[in-house]
Amino acid sequence: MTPSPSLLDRARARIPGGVNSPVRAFRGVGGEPFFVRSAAGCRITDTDGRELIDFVGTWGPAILGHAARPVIDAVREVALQGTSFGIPNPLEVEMAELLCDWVPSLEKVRMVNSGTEATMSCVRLARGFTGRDLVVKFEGCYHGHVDSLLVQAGSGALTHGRPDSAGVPAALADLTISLPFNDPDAVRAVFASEGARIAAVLLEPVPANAGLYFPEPGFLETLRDLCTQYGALLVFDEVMTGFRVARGGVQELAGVMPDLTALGKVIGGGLPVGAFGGRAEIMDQLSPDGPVYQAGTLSGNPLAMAAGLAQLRELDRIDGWARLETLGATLETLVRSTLSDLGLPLTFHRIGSMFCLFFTEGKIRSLAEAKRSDRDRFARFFHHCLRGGVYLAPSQFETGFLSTAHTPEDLEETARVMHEALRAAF
Ligand code: KE4
Repeated sequence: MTPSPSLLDRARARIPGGVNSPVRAFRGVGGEPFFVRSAAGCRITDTDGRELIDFVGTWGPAILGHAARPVIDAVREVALQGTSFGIPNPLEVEMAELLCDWVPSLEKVRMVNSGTEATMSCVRLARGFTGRDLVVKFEGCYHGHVDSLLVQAGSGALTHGRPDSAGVPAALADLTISLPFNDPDAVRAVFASEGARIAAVLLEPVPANAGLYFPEPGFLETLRDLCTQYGALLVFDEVMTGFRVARGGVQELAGVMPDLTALGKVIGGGLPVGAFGGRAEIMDQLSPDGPVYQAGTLSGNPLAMAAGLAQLRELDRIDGWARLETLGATLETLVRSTLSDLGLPLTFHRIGSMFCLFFTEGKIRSLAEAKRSDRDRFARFFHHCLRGGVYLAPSQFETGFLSTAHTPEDLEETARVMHEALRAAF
């Protein structure tokens, strides 16, 4: 009897690559992706009933863990009243007020439906506000699949070896200048030669899509000063770091105020949401008051607003950021003692609940240095961890996430699995 086609065969028959987002295809680590049946807390269960400790957290949104009670209850209650209206509703006002209250640089904000839409809208708004065309980004930073930003991008674009996607016209890509991160002299030189044409400098203030690394002291401040000096807008893509590294994101931690901020992931509680915001004089350039058009059928829909508000309020109620820092520090201690026990001088980076183990040693401050990592060894490590019941991001060029649902016992179990996986990989 011909076996019934597997889920993956069926997926591949009707979905490109069998996935609705490339990084899920395991191309960065080899093998075939598994299918998930359900998730609760920090654990996911695949369609074979296997349970895994999850350090991807649907790429960031599951900061309270999966199926967090406050989120589920809010969605269940609001869904009964209708899932979308395309008419202003009170929940989107509450969300806008909360975002502007928590994120230091936000005076006004608009909801969208993904991080990509948020960064795409920031680019268009910056160009509309300044009347300029050039955008400066940084190698390895990923801002979603926006044409202007799929230039030397990170995440799946980098993993799959196409940092410059096909389908982006050269004429458009030429309006994007991509520089090495943490290279202030390169930024100064570009401003010196093109400053009058630069609409925006856009970056992940803590890059997490080429693995996780950090701005060198003074780098963010230099970008702020140069943008102010030349009349360009500083845009922080905090889709990943927003409400995760701190209640007010990197801009709160670093004390550097961008002109625009892109948000996503955590603010949707697992439902499709993004947002972008900034100074009122800039945001007021948006239609219907201003000349910059931007729109969305489902923007601000009550279901996504209810899920996001429930998650953010719960995170604040339990002071989730303190708990995430404690859990992150515990994981770091466990990983570092494992590395020292095995005599492996690998580079481990962490900020709060975000972490990355680079399969190389030495300082990592840019994409070029991150690319020194041994991807084959990472792939072996990844699959040993997976077989041991620990699900990490399926690429060296991604970042791991803890949730408030992880416990010290989960982390001790994870460290035991990692210990074996590292021994097997070396
Ligand atoms: P989305 O359009 O995927 O909601 O957000 C795009 C985006 C924007 N900015 C940053 C800093 C991001 O990390 C992302 C998306 N992150 C990836 C993971 N590195 C999402 C996973 C995927 O592409 O499937």
